[in-house]
Amino acid sequence: MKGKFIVLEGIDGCGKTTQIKELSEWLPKSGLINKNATLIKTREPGGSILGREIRDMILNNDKANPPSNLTELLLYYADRAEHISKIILPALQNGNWIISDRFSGSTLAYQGYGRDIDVDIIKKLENIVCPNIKPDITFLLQISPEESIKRRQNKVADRIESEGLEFLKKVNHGFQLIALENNWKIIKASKDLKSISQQIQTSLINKFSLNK
Ligand code: T5A
Repeated sequence: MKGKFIVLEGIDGCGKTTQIKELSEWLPKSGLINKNATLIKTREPGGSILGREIRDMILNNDKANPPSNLTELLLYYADRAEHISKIILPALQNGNWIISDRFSGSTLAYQGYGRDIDVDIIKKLENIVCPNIKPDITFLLQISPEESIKRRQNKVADRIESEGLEFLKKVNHGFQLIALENNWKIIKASKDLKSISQQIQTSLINKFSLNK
């Protein structure tokens, strides 16, 4: 692939949206991106046109009548299949850079560790949906489950965010293991915004300035 694929992961409210905003202002001025390349900000679920409808189906459906765990898993992969074919793959083939708010790691953490779906099932789907798409670098923004709930207390919770502390603890544990297994960059995200942005920027300079 000619382009670069950057992913931010973490439990709800860990600061991905905030850091992606900072990053999308810094990256074009960083000298890392070729002048003729575009920087695309995207997210999962909901990075494509159809994906926005899938996002709504997953997150905003009737909390009293939720999808089964397997249905939920397949909806996340339907979103990802569409996201890859319509947004990620064309961008990377054209030499553009992508920053995605969540990708496959979220499915392993939330549906695998959170919902207890067999990780082998998730890995099989992963091989079908994204055989050749791997992020160049993934950041785990690390906060505690208690901090996650505190940060979101004035916001209306979607269906997944309403799962509560015990679910979030399992997801958080999953993220730690996945990050270590896959050599993600782990950033302590309870610090001040500037120091978090600086750590992300330093990792990107170290990773990409040598590859230019
Ligand atoms: N999901 C997703 C799955 O279950 N499986 C999957 O495969 C995928 C892809 C997606 C939901 O779907 C689940 C995970 C999610 O539950 P979403 O809209 O992407 O939903 O939800 P979140 O990722 O939870 O989005 P949030 O906007 O809630 O969290 P962010 O983007 O991580 O955090 P952000 O930047 O909005 O910050 C949250 C609050 O904290 C403050 C901000 O100002 C804001 O108020 N903040 C800080 N406060 C103090 N110190 C800092 N350093 C701070 N940084 C930010």
